Amino acid sequence: MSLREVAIAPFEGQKPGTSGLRKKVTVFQQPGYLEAFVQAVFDTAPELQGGTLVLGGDGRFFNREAIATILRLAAANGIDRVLVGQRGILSTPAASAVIRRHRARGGLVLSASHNPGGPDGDFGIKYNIANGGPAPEAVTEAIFKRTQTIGRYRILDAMDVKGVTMPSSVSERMLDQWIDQVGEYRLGGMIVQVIDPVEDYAAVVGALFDFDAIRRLIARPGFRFRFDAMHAVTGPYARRLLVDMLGAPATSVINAEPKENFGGRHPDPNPAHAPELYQAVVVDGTLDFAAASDGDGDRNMILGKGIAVSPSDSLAVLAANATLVPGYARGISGVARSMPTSRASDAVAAALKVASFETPTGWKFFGTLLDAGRITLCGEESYGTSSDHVREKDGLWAVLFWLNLLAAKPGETVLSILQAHWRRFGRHYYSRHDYEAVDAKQAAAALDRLRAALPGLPGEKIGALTITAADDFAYRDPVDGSESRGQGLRVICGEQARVIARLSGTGTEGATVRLYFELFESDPARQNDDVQSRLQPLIDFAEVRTGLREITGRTAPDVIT
Ligand code: G16
Repeated sequence: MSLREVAIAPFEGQKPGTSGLRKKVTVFQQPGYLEAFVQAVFDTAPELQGGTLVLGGDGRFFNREAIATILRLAAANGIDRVLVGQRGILSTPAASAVIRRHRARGGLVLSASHNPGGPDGDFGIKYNIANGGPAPEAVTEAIFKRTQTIGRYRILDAMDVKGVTMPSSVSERMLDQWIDQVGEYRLGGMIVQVIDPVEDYAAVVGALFDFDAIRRLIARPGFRFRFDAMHAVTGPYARRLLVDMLGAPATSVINAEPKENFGGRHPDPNPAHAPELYQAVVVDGTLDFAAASDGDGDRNMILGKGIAVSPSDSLAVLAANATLVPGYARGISGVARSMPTSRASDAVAAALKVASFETPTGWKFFGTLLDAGRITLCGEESYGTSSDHVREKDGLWAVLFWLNLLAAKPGETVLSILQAHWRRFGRHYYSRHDYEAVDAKQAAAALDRLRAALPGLPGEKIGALTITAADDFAYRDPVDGSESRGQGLRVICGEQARVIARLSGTGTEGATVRLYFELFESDPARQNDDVQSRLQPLIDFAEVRTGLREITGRTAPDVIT
């Protein structure tokens, strides 16, 4: 077994996006590609030397291979100990919990989140720092810079585990033998500790909720619920928490076996990608409560009879009712949302007299606020919600929170909770329209057209609404003062409405244009209308002002959520 330095030329485009580096599997399979990026992380984060690193992923295709390679890189870069999830599995929130509980100096999470998996699908890798959260922009920028000049990586040439030395070519077999079993192994001078991927996470969320009350709710005759793990990472977590700890029937957790290609589906929990669940609950009303989570377990979709809960509303409802949950019984310090997320949570924060924050898209922007104790809850329109218990968004946590609310409000349903919320705070009608795999130049041209119009927009009308402000969102972090510009185009009609346009930072094919629409309605008699119809004037405005259809030739969005 020897340590090797391998000379390489930098790869282009190893720039982390909204959430880590995401590319096609075939890009990651290029010789040296993964190695170059991980070496850049190690070069940028010297604190990892002599410390503990957490490693795991969502189980998608290439996960195991990547873990074998990263272990050999870690051993050659002076890392003391790596905590690896058994079978290479760690959901994103679980990785965050493990980093925090074991005081690791950082973690590498292998996932492309909700993007499809398999040999033709996507792969991804993100670096999380010692607080358990995604590396902030300054760190991802430094990693990117390093990838542009990197000339070598360091790797352990052979595997030596349990005293048996194996050539690197059989690394896949070595994983089958060891990563599948909990235990401690030695790799060069480094300890590989294979851990139960669920234990730390279950301990952290288990301490927050009223499990007895949820158990009684689940056992209540007539209460029917289902959790769809979408053949992604959440299956083992949902089984442990919902079935083993809360007594739900095993059949209530569906698609619970993680698969390398997520069963050929798009593991994105929204009505567009989970149509059967949506039909069964929202339309047919055959279940009282249903939820789903994404590839790496950080997103959540909440459904009730007759209602798909908008993620923006979900954050607002959780904030308004937080004190019903033991972990938040003493109240919350503040709420943050990403800029395109509806302002429903702002209304709650104002009523509770706690702080509210508007950050750029990307969970990494919540980290400083959580660390400083300025917020307790945060969330995004992209089906993400969480709290200060970890530093990532957390799908199952949101599901448990909703179950706890239902348990604490006997006789209420998801729909009645929402309707009561709207009556009290007003309703923010909300929708997002995605145009996917658009030619990158055309997408930029559409955004440029709206950007150029921004200065002239204030005073203009959108139907009965008047535009009061229009800008390209810039953010100054109130804790560390760091600045981020160009975070999305905003057209604001006072408190009444907003239209937002931005390019996704998580796609791997061409560009994805996202248009977001929000309309406030305070009149309870008008809070149960069809969402798209109410937003139509805003939708028409965005399509005309970006020239999106004309420029791209598209006639409709690919996904509406
Ligand atoms: C990631 C980020 C989120 C972001 C979402 C969509 O989620 O963590 O903060 O809202 O992508 O980003 P974009 O609009 O740039 O595509 P995930 O679940 O994909 O890791």
